[in-house]
Amino acid sequence: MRRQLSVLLLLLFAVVIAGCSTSSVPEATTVDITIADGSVTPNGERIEVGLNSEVTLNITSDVPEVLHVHGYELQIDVPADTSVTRTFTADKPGSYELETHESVMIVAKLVVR
Ligand SMILES: [Cu+2]
Repeated sequence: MRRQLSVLLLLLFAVVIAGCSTSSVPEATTVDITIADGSVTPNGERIEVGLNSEVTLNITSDVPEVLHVHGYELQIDVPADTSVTRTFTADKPGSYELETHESVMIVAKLVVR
């Protein structure tokens, strides 16, 4: 009887842990990136995403830009005064910089785990 109770508690504990880990890692992440007047938003922030989750980048720029997602080797061309949306699967764990290649600014650090 006592053993059954402890097994039940252990199971309950496992469910709670699993619940926590799934809720802290979003299934999908959208990052709005704005390049305007020579600066970028976000500006070097750390963005954590779940491994194998979908990441959508919405990019707007007032000048022609290229956004580079390091590690994933995505080069996204953004014409001036245009919005570009790109979605990819974060299937490589690690930490990768998002960088503008014309103005050379670090937009964000993408942490995949
Ligand atoms: Cu780069």
